[in-house]
Amino acid sequence: MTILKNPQSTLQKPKILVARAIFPEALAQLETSFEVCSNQADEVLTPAELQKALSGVIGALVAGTERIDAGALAGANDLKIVANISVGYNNFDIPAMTAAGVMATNTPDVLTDSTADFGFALLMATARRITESEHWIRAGKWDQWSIVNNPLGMDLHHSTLGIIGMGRIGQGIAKRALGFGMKVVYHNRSRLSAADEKACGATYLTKEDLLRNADHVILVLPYTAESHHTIGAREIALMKPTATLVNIARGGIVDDLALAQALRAGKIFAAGLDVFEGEPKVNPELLKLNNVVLAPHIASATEKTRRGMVDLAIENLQAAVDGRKPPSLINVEVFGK
Ligand code: 8YV
Repeated sequence: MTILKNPQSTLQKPKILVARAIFPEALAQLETSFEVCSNQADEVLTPAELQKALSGVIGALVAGTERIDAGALAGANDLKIVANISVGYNNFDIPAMTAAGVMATNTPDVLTDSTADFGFALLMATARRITESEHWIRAGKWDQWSIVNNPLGMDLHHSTLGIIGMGRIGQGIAKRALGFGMKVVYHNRSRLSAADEKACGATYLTKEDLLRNADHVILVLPYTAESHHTIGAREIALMKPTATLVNIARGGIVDDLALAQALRAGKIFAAGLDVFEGEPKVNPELLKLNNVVLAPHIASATEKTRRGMVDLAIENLQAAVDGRKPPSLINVEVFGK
């Protein structure tokens, strides 16, 4: 890992850390106001490197790959803010950050539509076996084409979509599903208002009823101790054998080994996964299967959206350094006054 200091730095500028590579224009913008220790080589910092890099800086931009906890913060005496380039912030130990006097921010809204689009794309690829079909062609099997022997998929149109986690992104997916004539059911920690349910055309169900009724299940909930293994062997057993399961939320929400075993046994039809337990490692049992579509945590990965996320993270950092309230402050009850 090489952390580069801005060569034009002056001692007067406050020092910040940019823990992952960002767009060069964004880095140049930061360098006008800050002495920037950047990691444009983009090698993930070890916990010891992160702790060292945080000591002496006033702010940091990080991604989901950096765990900000008491260990990382030990010695970060000047730190005011850690701005996540991510809406999910399960990489933050919020009580530890608050106790250390550090503001935590994330990047909501700017990624909602791109992420909802991707959720739908992964759902379609999974149900209609698109990557498997491509492998079929690449394996020279097209001459085996037949009415009954193509990779036959499951319909989305007029089927029932079950959404677990009905925040901004879940609601975005529900609205897209309406255009496909799908019936939308959802489960969430708290029920939406009647007006929001109406806007999404979505009906609230218990998790178990949703799993029993849905033809396709998509997971869009935050990762917490309570949501760990929201879907395991017991939940998969409730699903239809023709059902698909898509996870664009976080690794750990699904028990990946139980899922691989269920897919192998044909307990459900197929799965689409953008996030994995222990990523960037993928459970080898999943890699052996054809009926799973794999993506490397790219739900927000469009040029425009990733730029929007970086810009919002910079806005959050700049506000905290200037003594203003960052627009997407998380530990608002302590720092939001
Ligand atoms: C990020 C995400 O790309 O925003 C989130 O919660 O999962 C993705 O958009 C990822 O977390 C990297 O920080």
